[in-house]
Formats: sequence, C-alpha cells, structure tokens
Amino acid sequence: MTPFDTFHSACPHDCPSTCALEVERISPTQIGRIHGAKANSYTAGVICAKVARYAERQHHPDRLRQPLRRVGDKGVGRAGFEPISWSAALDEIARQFERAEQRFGAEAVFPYYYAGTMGLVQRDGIWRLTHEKKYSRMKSTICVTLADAGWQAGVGVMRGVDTREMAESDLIVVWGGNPVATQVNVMTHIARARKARGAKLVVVDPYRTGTAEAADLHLMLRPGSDAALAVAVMHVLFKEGLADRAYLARHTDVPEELERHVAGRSPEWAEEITGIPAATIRDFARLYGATKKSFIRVGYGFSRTRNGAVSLHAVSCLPSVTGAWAERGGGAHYSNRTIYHLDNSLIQGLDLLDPSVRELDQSRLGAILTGDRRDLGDGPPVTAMLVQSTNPMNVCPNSALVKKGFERDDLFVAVHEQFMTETAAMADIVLPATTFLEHDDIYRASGHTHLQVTRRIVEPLGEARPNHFVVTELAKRLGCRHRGFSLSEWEIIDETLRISDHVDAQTMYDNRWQDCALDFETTHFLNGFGHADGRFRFKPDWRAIGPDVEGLPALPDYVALIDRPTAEYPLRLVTAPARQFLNSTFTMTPTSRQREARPTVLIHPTDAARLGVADGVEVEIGNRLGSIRVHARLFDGLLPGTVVIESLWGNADFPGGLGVNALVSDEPGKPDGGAVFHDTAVWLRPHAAGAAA
Ligand SMILES: Nc1nc2c(c(=O)[nH]1)N[C@H]1C(S)=C(S)[C@@H](COP(=O)(O)OP(=O)(O)OC[C@H]3O[C@@H](n4cnc5c(=O)[nH]c(N)nc54)[C@H](O)[C@@H]3O)O[C@H]1N2
Ligand SMILES: Nc1nc2c(c(=O)[nH]1)N[C@H]1C(S)=C(S)[C@@H](COP(=O)(O)OP(=O)(O)OC[C@H]3O[C@@H](n4cnc5c(=O)[nH]c(N)nc54)[C@H](O)[C@@H]3O)O[C@H]1N2
Ligand code: SF4
Ligand SMILES: [Mo]
Repeated sequence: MTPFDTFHSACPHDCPSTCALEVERISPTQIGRIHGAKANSYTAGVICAKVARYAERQHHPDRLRQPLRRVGDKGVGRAGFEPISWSAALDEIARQFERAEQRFGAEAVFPYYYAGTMGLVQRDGIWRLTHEKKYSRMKSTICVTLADAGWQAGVGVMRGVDTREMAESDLIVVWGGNPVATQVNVMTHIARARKARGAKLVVVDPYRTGTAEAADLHLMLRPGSDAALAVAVMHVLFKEGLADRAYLARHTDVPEELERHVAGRSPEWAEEITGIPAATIRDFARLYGATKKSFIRVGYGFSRTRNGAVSLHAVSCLPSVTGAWAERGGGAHYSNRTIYHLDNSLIQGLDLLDPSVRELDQSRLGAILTGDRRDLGDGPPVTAMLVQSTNPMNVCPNSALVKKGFERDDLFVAVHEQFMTETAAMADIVLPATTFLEHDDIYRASGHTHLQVTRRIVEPLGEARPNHFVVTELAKRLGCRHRGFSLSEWEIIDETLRISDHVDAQTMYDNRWQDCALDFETTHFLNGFGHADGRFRFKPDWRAIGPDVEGLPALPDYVALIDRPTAEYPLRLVTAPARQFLNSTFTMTPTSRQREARPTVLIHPTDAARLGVADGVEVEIGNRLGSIRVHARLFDGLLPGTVVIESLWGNADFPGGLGVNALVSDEPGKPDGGAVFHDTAVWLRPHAAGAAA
C-alpha cells in the first residue's frame, strides 16, 4: 500500500516557469510534497523550494476558513473580525455595490485583482462582472507593462525563441533577471548548454545575485543604465565587423541610421553611465559578436524603471545586429504570452466591454483612493471595491498612500483571500479563498510553450470558495445575465478551449499539457517580425504603444529619465525579488521566513564607512515619500551608490511598520505606464542618528 497517490497539476503563481507539477496526496484533505514533472520538457523535474514545500502554505494554521465581517478597527487583523455566513457576506457586498452605484454611478465601484493565481478562469472572471456592470476598469501596470512596451517596440509581437533552445546555445545572457530566485528552470536549460557545449553564461545585474554568482561574467551596472551598455555593445559590433550586414539589410528597418547613431557612443561613454569598465564592455561585445548561437533571456527586472521600456528595446536590438535570431539556440526570449491563441471572451465577458468606461491605474491605487483628480478625471470617487488575488497594501507603489486610502471611512472593501493579509485586514468583509489544489483552472506560460488544465486535488479548506464562485454569486445578486455566470469552471475551460480550436478540457487534462510551440521560422522571426513590414524596428513608433512619449529617443539610447541620485538622495535603491518569497506570497510560511531571516538592505562597504553604518545595525532610508527602517548588511557585490532590499516582506516585518514600497514612486513609466520598483533615489543613515536629528 502506498502512503499517497500522485496527481498532476500546474503551479498557479506569477512566475514565467508555470511548472508542471506532481502532487502527493495523503488524504482527501491533505497533501505531501510537490515535485516537478520529469516528463515535461521545460520543467524537467525541477521546481523551486518554496513550492516543493507547498504543504506549509496549504495547511498553514492561519488559512482563512470562513467569511468574516469586520467589527473592530481596520488593520487589527483576525481579532477585528467575526464570522458570518456566505450568503450574508455576499448580500452585504451586493448591497454596498448597489448603494455606491446609486449614489455616484457604476464607476464608483472598482474591482481590483492581480496574480495570486495565474489560472485564467479564476484570475480573469472578475472582468466579466466588471464589464457587465460597467464598473471602473483596472489598467494593469504593476508587472509587465514597461517590459511589454519595450519588446513591442522592436520585435512587435509578444513571443520569442523557444526557451528550451538555451540548451543549444554557446552563450546565454541573462539580462536584468535573477532566475535562480525567480524562475529556476532557466538554470536547468543553461546547465545543459554548459555541460554539453561549454556554453558561457553572462549576467547583467546591479548586484551579485545567485544567478550572477553562477555566471562566467557578471556585468555589474548602475540601475537604469542598461541602454547605455546595449548601445555601446552595438558600437563595438559595427566598428569591429561583427554586425551581420546581410541580416540587417533583410530583416531590420534602419540599419545605416543605427550604425551612424551608435558610432558616437563608445564603451568609454557607457562606462561613465553604467559604471562598467570600458574594457569589460568591449570584451563582452566581442564575445557576443563572435558567438552566433547567443541567447538573451530578457528579464523583467531592468524594465521596472522610468526608462525601462527604452532599455528593454535597446537590449532586444542586439540579436538583430548580429543576426543571432536566425540561429538555432540564438536570439532572445521575453514572453510567449500570445502563442496559445486562447479566445478569452467567455472568461472575461469581452462581448460586454465598453471602452468608454473609465480605466484606473492599478499601481496608483493610493492616489485613486485619496481622490487624485489625475486618476479620477471628472468621474466619481471610488467608494466600493472587490479585491481578489492581490495584496496591494504590500505590493503597490507608494504604499503609505495606499494605506491612507484604505483607511477612508466612506470606502467599502471586500477582500477575497487565502490569508489575513495586510490588505484583508483593512477590509469590511473578508472571504476565504481556495488554493489551486482546491479548484479547476487552465494555465498558459510566458516562459515556455505549454498549456495546462488542472483539477481540484483536495477538498476546499473549511468554507473556502474559488474566485469563480464569488464572482458568480455576486453577479446573480446584481442582476447580471452573461451566460458565463451560469457555467461551472470546467464548462468555461472546455468551451474556451473549443472556441480556440484546441482539444477539449478532459483530453487536455488527460494529456497533462499541450505543447503549443510554433515552428522554427516563426519563433526566430525568419517569416517576419510583428510589424506590418515584417522588419525589426531599431526606430520604434513609441506613439503607437503609449501616449507619454516625451523624452523617448528615436533610436536605442540611454535617456536619464530616472530618479537620478542627488546630494540629498545619493543612493539608488533596487527592490529585487527575494528567493524564498513570491511577491508577498510565502511571507507567512515558516521555512521561507527563516531562510530570508529579516528585511535587510545590502550596502557597499565604502558607502557604509562613509555613512557610519556598521554591519547588522538598523538604518533609516528615506526620500520624498517617507522613510523606513531596516537592518544593514555590508556587501561588496554591488557598486558604491547602489543599495538593494530583497522583497517583499510585509510592512509589519519592518522595524517601523512601513515596508519598502513606501519609498517606491507611483509615477508611471513611459510610454504607457508601468510601476518603477527599482528606480528610487534615497538617503540612508544609521537609525539612532536619524532619531536624534
Ligand atoms: N522567488 C521569487 N520568484 C519570483 C518572484 C518573487 O518575488 N520571488 N516574482 C515573480 C514575478 S511576479 C515576476 S514578474 C518574475 C520577475 O522575474 P525577473 O525577470 O527576475 O525580474 P525581477 O524579478 O523584477 O528582477 C530581477 C533582477 O533584476 C535586477 N535589476 C533591477 N534593476 C535593474 C537594472 O536597472 N538593470 C539590470 N540589468 N537589472 C536590474 C534585480 O537586481 C534582480 O536581480 O519573477 C517571479 N518569480
Ligand atoms: N518592491 C517591490 N514590489 C513589487 C515587486 C518588486 O519586484 N518589488 N514586484 C511587483 C510584481 S512583478 C508583481 S506581479 C506584483 C504582484 O502582486 P500580487 O499579485 O498582489 O502578488 P502577491 O503578493 O503574491 O499576492 C497575491 C495574493 O493572492 C492570494 N491568492 C492566491 N491565490 C488566490 C486565489 O485563487 N484566489 C484569491 N482570492 N486569492 C488568491 C495570495 O494569498 C496572495 O495574498 O507585486 C509587485 N510589487
Ligand atoms: S519555479 Fe515558479 S512556476 Fe515553478 S514551482 Fe516555483 S514558483 Fe511555481
Ligand atoms: Mo510580476
């Protein structure tokens, strides 16, 4: 007799890897360990430690089990709530939404969601309610907006070279990403290339991450300066005969103009901006130019600055100069989001979308809730919210303002959550949510090519219910008629697959996944890039991507559109993802907490000496938005002038109760918005001195 059965599933988290999983089920209510599926050619049997021990999260004693109504003060947590029934909770939310609508119009209601689950039915069903009721629409800006803009600018379509081809590369460049922490499977395919072909790994990152430590060459640069590095590399490629002129003539828009433009931007010029020695830039350019099978894994990290789209576009130009796109194992990958050809209309109720309904910027939630006219326009205030699968009190920029917004007495908030997060603690009604092991869904991946359908593996904990249930029950109470509200998750998955010309849900489930990889010519853009003329664009049409084009360069270039260091704010803060957390998810599991130890700022010994900061002491870090307290660790794996706080600890985990996003601006990146998490100039001083000042 085996002690457990194994069921297959897919990781629901917001991670490009979307791993194919094998879940040990010990009983109808209990899981054991989770493993990566060996048979999946991308997952290849490997998953991250935090999901391998998902049982810690699934069976955590603090999981929410029943609907709650707040009776105490906001922010207190579980003690401020008392249980109520599902029907009473849903009735109250519907009543509050109707009241908001009657007083101010439908746009006073703001359904707000994000990526706690990446399952398309559970994550995106909230849109159906939004569209049918004409509630304010959320403009998604917190994750990929800047990176999307940069990729769209040059490549023109949201797909890239098959990431499994990294195993066939001779040089892999991980640019502005830290896959050891954020998508571990990339390392599997890189390891294959290193073992089989002696491939080299280059990492471009402001600090010595786990990935940088594993690299042959770490290009340690100033945050926000990537475009200067990329342009100087192009300078060397053209100057030293490493540009593929035949490829350029056939597949790109303005190669001669580009060559003239980069001629004036040498490695010495870039050294000034990036902090990387000119000789190192030259060596890297020669290595890149001499290696046809070179693969750039484009990360998201370096796009999270005001000039991030420009930087990402500049990096995407490199394989177009050397012609690496044409080689097996060559080119670049950012996201494969569009390859699945899924028709989302049933899930999202797109037939009811009304573009005249106002859109509110997800990353400016604080400004929105505190009545900023730049966001609200001449529309009504937001007076009622449903928050699903996201924790904005933690993850949103300008988080002190977010808190101020949630503190409003005249704002009604319902939060659907698995845990009493800091956001849930601000709610009037809290609803308990199922985990991916307790509901059905369908997942596509941005980092590979597989579509996966999953089924419930264990019984929901207590009275926990899926997002689909909440959205459907509210829709009924609010008089919605869209037929999506009368179907089960499984029926929606099945119909979505059928209208998208895929196999039915049961077949896809039985097959475990469907590999939707496109052919070589398409993924390598030999049949053309995404623009009408089929050419890669060195000269993007930024205006077609977003309205805020002021200061954007015509050709790839460094533009100082960043929060530049000044005498008052001399350091640049990067808030890179912590390995054991996933945004704010896993900040409650004991092993993750223990391994991450405590919120810590990494600071160069030279800066520390100048500022009188000793290893391990508490420091204060601040800017125009406010200040936070955190412990310092002296670290020589970054340039003087850069500091790093790995994220995302809860606000309450910081000594002063304010987390790192209290320092992050909610100013939108260019040209189409996007949060700028790694673009913050700050001052830093020992805490005791700060208190005395
Ligand atoms: N363990 C863990 N895994 C995660 C997450 C997590 O929080 N923790 N988050 C998930 C999510 S939502 C996403 S979107 C992905 C993100 O995946 P990644 O592509 O890794 O992007 P980021 O995580 O934003 O940033 C990664 C790296 O970018 C670097 N960086 C910051 N600024 C710059 C810059 O100006 N230039 C350069 N070259 N590098 C810079 C940071 O130092 C960091 O090492 O990961 C997912 N996976
Ligand atoms: N400083 C800093 N801030 C950042 C970043 C950074 O790099 N630095 N990264 C940013 C990025 S890339 C992103 S994508 C955002 C992510 O921000 P969020 O999408 O808010 O991510 P999480 O913090 O993981 O919160 C997800 C929440 O959803 C809940 N949840 C999970 N599954 C379900 C479900 O099925 N139903 C319901 N109702 N709830 C569920 C989880 O319990 C969790 O509390 O954070 C951003 N914030
Ligand atoms: S690596 Fe990413 S997709 Fe894979 S199990 Fe971990 S969080 Fe999930
Ligand atoms: Mo993200």
